[in-house]
Amino acid sequence: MSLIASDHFRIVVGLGKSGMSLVRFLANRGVSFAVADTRENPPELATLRRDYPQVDVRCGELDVEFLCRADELYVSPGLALATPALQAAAARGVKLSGDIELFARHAKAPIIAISGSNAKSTVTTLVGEMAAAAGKRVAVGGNLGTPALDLLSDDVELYVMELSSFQLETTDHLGAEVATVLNISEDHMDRYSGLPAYHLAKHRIFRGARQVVFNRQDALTRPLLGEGMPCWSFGLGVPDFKGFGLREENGEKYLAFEFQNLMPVRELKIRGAHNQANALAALALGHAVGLPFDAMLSALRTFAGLEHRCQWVRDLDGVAWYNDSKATNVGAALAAIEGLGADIQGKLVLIAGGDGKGADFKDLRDPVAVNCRAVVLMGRDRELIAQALGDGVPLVRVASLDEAVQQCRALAQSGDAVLLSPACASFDMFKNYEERGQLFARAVEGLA
Ligand code: UMA
Ligand code: ADP
Repeated sequence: MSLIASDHFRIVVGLGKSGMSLVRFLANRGVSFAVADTRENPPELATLRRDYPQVDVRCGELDVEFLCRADELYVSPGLALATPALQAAAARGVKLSGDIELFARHAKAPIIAISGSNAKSTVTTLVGEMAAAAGKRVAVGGNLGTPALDLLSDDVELYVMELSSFQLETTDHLGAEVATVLNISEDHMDRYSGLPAYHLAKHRIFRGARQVVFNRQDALTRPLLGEGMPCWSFGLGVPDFKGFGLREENGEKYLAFEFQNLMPVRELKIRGAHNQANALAALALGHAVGLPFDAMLSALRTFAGLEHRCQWVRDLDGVAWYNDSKATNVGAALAAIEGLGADIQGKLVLIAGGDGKGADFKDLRDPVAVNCRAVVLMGRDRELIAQALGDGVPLVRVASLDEAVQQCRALAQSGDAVLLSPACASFDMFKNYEERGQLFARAVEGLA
């Protein structure tokens, strides 16, 4: 069976990183295709014109007649499938697909597939490092780093893939060796009708999976399972059969598998209860594909965490400053506020706000009241957050990140920590969360 029908005509919709990886993939296989993007000047236009000058590209509003010339559209995860032109094409029989579907059809090595509202990048990177420590030729990417199709190679022995709900929407059959949804909390509510639709998209990751890992502390991560499906779990409680968890012995807390202690928690470099859960999830995924414990544990001992995820920036006059710019939704900010709040002597001064993506911020109210000395609010949706927080804690409004840092310097007391964990996307004020985190770190480093 041919993996990709050569008599079909395709259109790549969206010319960003994933669109460009599709272009390379299709061109290398001699498949005929065109490209469309709603933007007048999509990010990869110059590269496409330079490397593939023969490819027909249409920029600006999507033209349904043009789209209907294709048998199949490969739609960027950045474009909602509900986009009227895409729906009109689908109604006329054009198939909507995406890069991950193509990747799954062509990958010859087992796939570890990782989704969830938060912790995807941390767990994906950690599993990649565990596999490398075990001597595997491993390829890591997807929503994180390198687009999936650029990873395909006959040399690869194991794929570790971070997958977003947007990517999964266009994936019919992933066929992962092991798949997981790490946790579910509201995110991207500007793209979904509500939590059920978002949940449904995430759970497409289990289609065709041979094994499953779920979070014992989050019922929404459990798939409906066929009988006999091998199934592993993780959670912060004491583990049982096929479970990873925490066990305490003589006052020492251990990462544990079933009835066996694996490693003292204090040997982890990544901090906070949420990161212990992440370490356990990574162990469960690695174990499912047969990685040896000694290699996985040595990777856990050296992994210092990723940039912009509860990353320590500096200490100044007894106050520790942390960059958690990657906390782009409420669930992520909650994990950081509760995780770090429990770890420090004093209180947190929190910087929050930005593009809330339609989220409800009410879950922040109680944890903020318990853990925070003050909250400095910025960005487009700062008043929505202010309403949700009410009068449980002093609120300070600012117009810029620099001003936020200055205010925190004045508000924080010795023993406190300042935490940038915005619970929002960054696009109203910054290019992306990385830029937000870098500018924060620079402003903090500049404090005298
Ligand atoms: N866009 C248009 N018109 C188009 C296509 C895109 O306006 O025709 C806009 C949309 O606002 C869209 C944005 O451009 O959100 C980016 O789309 P793109 O096609 O340029 O994106 P890529 O560069 O291909 O990046 C995508 C993923 N982006 C999204 O899902 C929004 C990247 O995830 C991913 O790394 C990359 O493919 C490679 O696989 C980023 C992301 O923010 C990191 N993901 C979300 C998240 O993690 O929360 C899901
Ligand atoms: P993702 O790729 O899913 O965005 P990351 O690993 O980049 O996940 O972490 C994003 C943010 O999620 C971090 O900044 C942190 O605040 C939060 N986070 C990390 N681990 C967890 C967890 N286990 N549960 C909830 N939130 C978490």
